[in-house]
Amino acid sequence: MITTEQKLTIKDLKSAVKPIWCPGCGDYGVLNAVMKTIIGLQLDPSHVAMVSGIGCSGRFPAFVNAYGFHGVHGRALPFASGVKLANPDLTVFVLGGDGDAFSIGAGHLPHAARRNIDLTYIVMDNSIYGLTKGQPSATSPADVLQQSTVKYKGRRKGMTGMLNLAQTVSPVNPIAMALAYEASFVARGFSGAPKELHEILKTAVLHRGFSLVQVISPCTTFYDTYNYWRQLAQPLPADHDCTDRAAAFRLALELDKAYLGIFYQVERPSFEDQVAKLIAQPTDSFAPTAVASLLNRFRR
Ligand SMILES: Cc1ncc(C[n+]2csc(CCOP(=O)(O)OP(=O)(O)O)c2C)c(N)n1
Ligand code: SF4
Repeated sequence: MITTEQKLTIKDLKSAVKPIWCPGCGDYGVLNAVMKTIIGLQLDPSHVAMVSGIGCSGRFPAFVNAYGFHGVHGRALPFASGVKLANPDLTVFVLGGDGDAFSIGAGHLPHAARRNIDLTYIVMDNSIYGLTKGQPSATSPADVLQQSTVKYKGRRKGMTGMLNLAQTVSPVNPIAMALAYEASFVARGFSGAPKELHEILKTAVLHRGFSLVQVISPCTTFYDTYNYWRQLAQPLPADHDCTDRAAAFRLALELDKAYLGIFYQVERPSFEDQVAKLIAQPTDSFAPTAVASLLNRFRR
């Protein structure tokens, strides 16, 4: 625990486990930005939790001196929701890759968003499955590089070949998806633009409700898109009103530009605030004891 007299530094936040990402991996930039955010806001690490799924990005909690949980592929959001509901005083970061968030775990996103659970969900989007060596993901563009092609060997004789399903399938649009699900905070950052990323994360953490931050975080080993994104990346128009959901949609659908910044932010009651209110003032259709005993399982 950090006392009020002590100032939190990067040394306090770095765990004994050194990151083992490949040289140049975008995830290093995200780790730095998250640490800078915790330091900038002087969050007490004993009141911070990092929850991840599986993937290169899923290693994240191991590198930070805070509560951490490295769960199963695609299931970070439900676990993090339990953590936040049972421990509302914790600042909860959820970390994942595009596969974790928009492929196998995509079914959890609408529900975390509509409940408005106060989580900061950082999706390190490299448009590829990094950990399993380069298969296309839900955000891989249709003309994804040949190097992401999966070598396919079927069980039956003669069933061999190359599969590149992404060549025929359109990618999902994470910003438009989060807007459709009514996430109360939707933003895009880029690991190649660290100052801007830090600003976005600071606002996302301070936002009371569900924040989806898509961070373009290239995979230098299997799909190095740094130059591509550097050409497309630009700030959102200065006159964008981030409470205007329709305007946010229009900007999200401009696919020839990669806008960075906060597309959308509105205030609405968080799920945990509503649950706390129900526990304090139960109604006939609500069993506070059962809910309290369920939440106890997640308490630290
Ligand atoms: C249920 C399940 N299915 C498949 C896998 C294999 N698997 C591990 S990581 C991964 C994809 C990782 O890609 P992504 O989430 O984009 O993260 P990255 O490694 O790129 O950071 C897959 C398919 C698994 N661990 N569990
Ligand atoms: S394989 Fe790609 S995503 Fe994974 S650590 Fe290496 S560069 Fe990063």
